[in-house]
Amino acid sequence: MSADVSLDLWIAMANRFVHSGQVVDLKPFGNGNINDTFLVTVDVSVGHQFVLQRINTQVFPHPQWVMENMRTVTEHIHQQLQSNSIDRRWETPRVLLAQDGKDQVEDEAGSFWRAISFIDRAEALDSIQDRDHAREVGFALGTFHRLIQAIPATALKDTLEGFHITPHYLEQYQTVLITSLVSRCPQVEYCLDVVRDRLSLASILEDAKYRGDLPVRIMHGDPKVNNIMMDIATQKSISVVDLDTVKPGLIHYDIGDCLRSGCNPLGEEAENSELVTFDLGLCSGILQGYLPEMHTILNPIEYDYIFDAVRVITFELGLRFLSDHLAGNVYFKAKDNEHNLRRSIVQFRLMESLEMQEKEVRELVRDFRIEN
Ligand code: GN1
Ligand code: MG
Repeated sequence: MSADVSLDLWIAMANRFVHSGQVVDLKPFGNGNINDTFLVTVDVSVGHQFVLQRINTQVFPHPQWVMENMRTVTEHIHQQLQSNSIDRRWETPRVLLAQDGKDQVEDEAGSFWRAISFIDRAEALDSIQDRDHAREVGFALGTFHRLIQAIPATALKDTLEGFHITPHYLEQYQTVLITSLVSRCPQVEYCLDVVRDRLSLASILEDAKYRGDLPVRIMHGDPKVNNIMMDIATQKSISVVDLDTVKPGLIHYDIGDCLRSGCNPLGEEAENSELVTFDLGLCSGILQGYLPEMHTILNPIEYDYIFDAVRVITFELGLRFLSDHLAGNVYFKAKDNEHNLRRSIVQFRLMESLEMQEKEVRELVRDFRIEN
């Protein structure tokens, strides 16, 4: 819970989404870096639970648009699922209505609250456990992309301008660097060098978009490992959650982000950045799960950019953490003043490890590519 909101307010807000019975339990849920999230239990029926969130309106200036995009995507997926496009357990989070029939409750302080259905008998893990898990994570993202591919990019709003446009983050970094008062310790110097050596990396995907090599589709925006729900009993993936960032964009940022997050067994919060590596076995598993789902949709050039996509998004996230450190931790929730610096170093180490394995990653893409 964030310090500015009391538990009583959380309970009051939870009750606004309850249509019969009352809230009997409320506990922090997940590890989100932006929004505040609680799991709510209601006494109306055994085990009835839902997810309550307070949207960070500093980050999402148009939360209503976020809800609209979410509805468009989830309703489309529900329709697709009715026409039998998947033969295993597959679920999609649903937006739950407040008592007054609206998608959200806005309180007197201007906070924006919304409720999402809870996917039960499932878990989300912060890092990939083994190759089977990797394949399931890849399958989940491929299934999500396949199910939404018919939605025209123009049907969704741009809820977060500049989100996953890497050159935009480079510009922000260059601006904050000029004014930052943060001391230039060796760790910061390491990060500054990493960025200085890779300035041209930032525009690879955007240049390909402008040339028409990479099409604008609908992207998830945040398909990291802990946004893929796994069925506890079968250990199969059953859902891709956290739909706040679905919007028009390049799905390469998604493919890259899934591999970035999935192939780092020590996770984003790794204590010892020296030990962070990009794991080829997990990369192989994710591609093996993802590519068969998308082979009728991806064009030949899109395969060529998969390696670049992982490199760019890893660079981008490292840059975003670094900029936030330099700006005084204004965007991502941080435990202490150095937290975003440590996160940035983890991403940059991961990127360096990936760069050393470029040939192998490109070979894996070739191995799992299915010709149409
Ligand atoms: C943020 O809040 P969360 O954990 O769902 C961020 C993502 C980053 C991610 C890194 C809107 O997501 O872009 O990849 O942290 N979301 C936003 O863990 O900036
Ligand atoms: Mg997210």
